[in-house]
Amino acid sequence: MKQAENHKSSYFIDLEHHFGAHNYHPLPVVLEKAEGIYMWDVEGKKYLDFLSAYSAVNQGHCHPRIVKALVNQASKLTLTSRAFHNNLLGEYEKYITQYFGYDKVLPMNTGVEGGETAIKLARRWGYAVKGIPENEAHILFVEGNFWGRTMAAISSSNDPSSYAGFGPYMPGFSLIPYNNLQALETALQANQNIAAFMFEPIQGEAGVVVPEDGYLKGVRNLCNKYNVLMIADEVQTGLCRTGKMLACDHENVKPDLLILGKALSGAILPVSAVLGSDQVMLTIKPGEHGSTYGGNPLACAVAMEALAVLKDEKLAENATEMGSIFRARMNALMAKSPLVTDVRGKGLLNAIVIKPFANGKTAYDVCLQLKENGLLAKQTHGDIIRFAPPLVINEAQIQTACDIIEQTVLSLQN
Ligand code: IF1
Repeated sequence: MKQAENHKSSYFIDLEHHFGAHNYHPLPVVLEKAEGIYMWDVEGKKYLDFLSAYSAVNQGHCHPRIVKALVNQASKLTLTSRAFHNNLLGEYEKYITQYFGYDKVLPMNTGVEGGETAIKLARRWGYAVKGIPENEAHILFVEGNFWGRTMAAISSSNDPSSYAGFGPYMPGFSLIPYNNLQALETALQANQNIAAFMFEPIQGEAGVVVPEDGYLKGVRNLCNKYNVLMIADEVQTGLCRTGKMLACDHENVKPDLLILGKALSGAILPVSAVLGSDQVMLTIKPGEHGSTYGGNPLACAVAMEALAVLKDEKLAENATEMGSIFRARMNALMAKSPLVTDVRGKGLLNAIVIKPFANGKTAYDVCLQLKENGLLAKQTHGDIIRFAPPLVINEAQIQTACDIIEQTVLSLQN
């Protein structure tokens, strides 16, 4: 019987290998069920989810209220396209713009489409409002950024694993160091045709890089001073992940364009959004941008419930409390283990940096062993392990997770 069960995982992994593109290298685990902070593989083994699909599962897996909203709407009306109106889109647009305090929203599907939309809005605003000469609009990004896999996204990347081998690249983009206000001001002074500065308030893929206090406020002030749109990519940091509704809220800063995705649907289906003022949002005229599924009624129903759950269940407050406990435990581990060289993060977006073990083992090996010990996490950039559980996690569960992480790291270093 055991042999037959083992076959189930390898069977699915083999299917993916044979029939799917090899554009990922997943951990060798095959999941088939999830609820709250837990996932189960096809052999019935239970795991603590400490990746949350890269911060898409903030409300917990298969949240009953959000699933109910999906099921109720799915049997009524799922897609009209924007060729016609429907009875959900306007309600959703009113709800989300009042929820975040913006005039208008442009609904899309994936996070990267949100980024693409924000760039198009910024360029259009640059020409129509700022008066930048046609085709001269420039957008500033930061080193270490990650906002998706499209040609524009990789054209603004300095990570060869994102851009190498996909040239030629989109013009009109340049990068400056992250967390460096002097570099930003120098760049803004040097080019009158800059339409926007797009960045993550905490860099996710770069390895949970938290800028110094005052950086967000400084960016806001410089964007005001040089008449440049501040675009905050909160696809990963938004929606309570860092202990506030938005990471920008830590410094009470309001970006000109706010990009949301991932947990906007409570991990039920792809939903993204760009929010902004009338002055920016109305520079795109009918028929100049959109998407078949953008703002579909199913997404609207799901997103409204997903947003309501964040507030009703006080997930930002919980992320703050649980995150403090987590970082305290990881700092205690760092004091005990020479292999843990840094602990960083905010709320429940955290990471530890693991020095390569004397025995040659790396952060990937730690993730493999964590999996064996019942916790799923993924390394990034070789030596960094990101820990991002669903925000519904409670104190007993976070302590259990820390016990597993501590025991795994200490056992591997011996
Ligand atoms: C993959 C990384 C994370 C994002 C931010 C926009 C997007 C993302 C800050 C685009 C997406 C995902 C993409 C996914 C894995 C994951 C990821 F490892 F790739 F870099 F989170 F850090 N802005 N991040 O983090 O959103 O189009 O994917 O909906 O490509 O493997 P998307």
